[in-house]
Amino acid sequence: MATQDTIAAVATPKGQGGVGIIRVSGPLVPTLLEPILSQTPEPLKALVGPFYNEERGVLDEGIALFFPNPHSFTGEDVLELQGHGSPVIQSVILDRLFALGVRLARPGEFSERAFLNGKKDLAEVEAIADLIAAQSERGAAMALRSLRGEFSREIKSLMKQLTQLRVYVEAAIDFPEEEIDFLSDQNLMQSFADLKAQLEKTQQSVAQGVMMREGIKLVLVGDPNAGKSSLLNWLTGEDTAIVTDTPGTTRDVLKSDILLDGVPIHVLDTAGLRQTEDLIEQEGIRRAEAALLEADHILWVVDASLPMGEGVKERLADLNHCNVTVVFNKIDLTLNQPGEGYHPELNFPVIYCSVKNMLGMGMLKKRLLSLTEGQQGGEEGHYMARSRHKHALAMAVDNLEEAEVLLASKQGELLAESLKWAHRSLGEIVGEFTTDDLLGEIFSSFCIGK
Ligand SMILES: Nc1nc2c(ncn2[C@@H]2O[C@H](COP(=O)(O)OP(=O)(O)O)[C@@H](O)[C@H]2O)c(=O)[nH]1
Ligand SMILES: [Mg+2]
Repeated sequence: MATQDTIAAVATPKGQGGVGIIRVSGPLVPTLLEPILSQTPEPLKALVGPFYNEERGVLDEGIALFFPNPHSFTGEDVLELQGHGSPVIQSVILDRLFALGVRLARPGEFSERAFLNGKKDLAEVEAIADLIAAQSERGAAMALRSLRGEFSREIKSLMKQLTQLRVYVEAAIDFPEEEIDFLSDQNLMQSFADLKAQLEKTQQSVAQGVMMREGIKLVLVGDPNAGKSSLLNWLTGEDTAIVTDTPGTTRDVLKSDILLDGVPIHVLDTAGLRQTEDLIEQEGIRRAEAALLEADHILWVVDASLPMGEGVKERLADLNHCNVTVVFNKIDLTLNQPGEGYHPELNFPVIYCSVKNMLGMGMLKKRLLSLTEGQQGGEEGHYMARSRHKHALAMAVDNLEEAEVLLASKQGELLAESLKWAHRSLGEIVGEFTTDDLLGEIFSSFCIGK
């Protein structure tokens, strides 16, 4: 590792507080101890006392902690100065450090060094940021599992299995006369199948983890006047959208972010779908159709007091039923009871409710919550993940599927190549294969001091 700058930053939140912590990391740290503390603290032991300026005047008083490398967060020599939480004092102490050759840390630079020095892998340092940003206990617990390496261990175990496969296939290529036999081995086929099954399982957990972090896109669609905007307002708890009895009121896509049990839900209210001559409304409908394509889940709102249009049944039949709930609204105008069930004809889960009269809304909320819990139910063993991880896994699955075809056609060289790519894709998740661009993108989204 090349000699590094020594960096410093305030690690506690901006503003005033009881305590303010300045973290310093890098090779200069041992040379700072005497000038600032007038003594060398014992490693990992709290030293209580003054922090001095150049003339031995006292800048602040507090606790100093010295973590000699490699036993620190970054793996470098680290000094923590826990002084008073005053922005003025923090800036004076930072200036003192700068005069001694230290520079201000870039965003995420401490975490980046922890990664580069092998203290944490990439998925683990990403989890630090996710833990700090978590919006709920459930989210925090999931991020903590990733931070503690649960996700990374799963990825690394997949990589290990892939390595074994690669070794086997490479060996087969080295003995061309026996290659065909090698590649027809039943055990090899079984290993492929096992690996694929595990990759798919990991994909599910990751999808769940990404949802927890990034939320789901919930799109409200249906006929004009069915109650979509009323539903949006109920979800946001505010008058987010204009509600009137004039069909065609909502013309643009309205977006609102809510938290449901700590899971971010991005709700999109759309223009009702109908034939219209109005150019603005036509554009609104075009946008509604576009929103549909991006939805993680669709609430198709129907006015229960009116006969369902034929067009609606056809549209519904085109949609993937895992991702749709049909909401029969306005049951106050019908003989329906509030309730939920499965519509045998439509082939969809349905909910009977009235947004205006607050009938059956608890069931609707439960339905939405169940979407955020995923197929595996509960959250035991779930970890936080990012879209980046999801994409890398999907790449690995593609590569492996390609490899399966090549195995079937006994194309040893190409097979080895596909397996190598699958391995690389997984390696990107934990940071075994990265580019500077990727690292820059990840760490620049951190705050200074992390
Ligand atoms: N009776 C009744 N009227 C409702 C209900 N929900 C919404 N409405 C009314 O239906 C009309 C259209 O509602 P709106 O939310 O604008 O529908 P959108 O066009 O689908 O967005 C408004 O006058 C609402 O007050 C309901 O549960 N029962
Ligand atoms: Mg509307």
